[in-house]
Amino acid sequence: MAAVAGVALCGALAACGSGGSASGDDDAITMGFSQVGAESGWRTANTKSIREAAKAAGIELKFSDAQQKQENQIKAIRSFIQQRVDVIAFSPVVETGWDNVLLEAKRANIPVILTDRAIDSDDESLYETFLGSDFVEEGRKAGEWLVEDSKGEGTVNVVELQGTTGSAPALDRQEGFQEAISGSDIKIIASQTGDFTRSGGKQVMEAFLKSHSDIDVVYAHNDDMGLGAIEAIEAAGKKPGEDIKIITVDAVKDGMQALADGKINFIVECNPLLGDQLMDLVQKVVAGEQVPKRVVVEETTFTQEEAKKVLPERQY
Ligand code: GYE
Repeated sequence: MAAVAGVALCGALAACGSGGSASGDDDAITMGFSQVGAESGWRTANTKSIREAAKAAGIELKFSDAQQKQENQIKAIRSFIQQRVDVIAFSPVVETGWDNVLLEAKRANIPVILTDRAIDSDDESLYETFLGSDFVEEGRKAGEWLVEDSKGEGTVNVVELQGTTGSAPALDRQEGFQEAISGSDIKIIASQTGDFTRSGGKQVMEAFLKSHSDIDVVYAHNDDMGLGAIEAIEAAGKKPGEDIKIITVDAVKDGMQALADGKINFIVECNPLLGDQLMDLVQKVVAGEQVPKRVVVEETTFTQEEAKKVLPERQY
């Protein structure tokens, strides 16, 4: 009940920013952050960026790792509400099922910022802003590269290693890719989730290799699953990058190394270094300033030659 009384006291958002803070230092902003998990190289880089940026901005960070489970994220958000943090940021593991808990945050006057992944809700008032990549565009870039690369080759059989079922990047990267290859001779012959992990990618690829003898291309929704697929392809006595081409998304160091080594053929970048931009939005939102509803992260793509050039300077 103490939490409810505290919320009633702090009233308007701007006043909550400092007066309602659960932090030891009364002026510091306290942010509750619910991270998806530690499933990939991308996620590791993203977590590091958020921790470092919070520290640099003097924001007190309450960090919670959901281990890829929505129920854990919901629990973490409820706990942040009880602790009366100034702002809640989170990267929703899946798109749907957030309305109730976000309504609770809204009623407690705690602003919510989405980062990395989006939610699917009709009620846009449940969050202040969404900072993250355009995943449909990423899928499109992957598909467009393949259309170009396979011109004149006849039918091209693709197996797809999907990200976490129901997550924004899995749904959108599939959509963008399909859009780009529609009308071409490229066919998706099998598609299954590898949950964005290396072991998941390896397992699914092993099964695909057993059930399909005619795989030309792997489209993996992230580097980690692509790296797992490389292991499975090599174990089956085939050459990744040559016998079977591989396209991935992310461009983390291990992925870029495999691209430079010729085992991956093309990577679409997805930038995990969102920390500084996130802290900037946090400060503005807590101060009651207007922020854009959507902040898109700028990204590029890499061929094997380009990977060789940028690899020495790659931070993550
Ligand atoms: O591509 C993948 C991670 O949500 C953009 O999640 C992120 C994705 C990223 O597990 O590697």
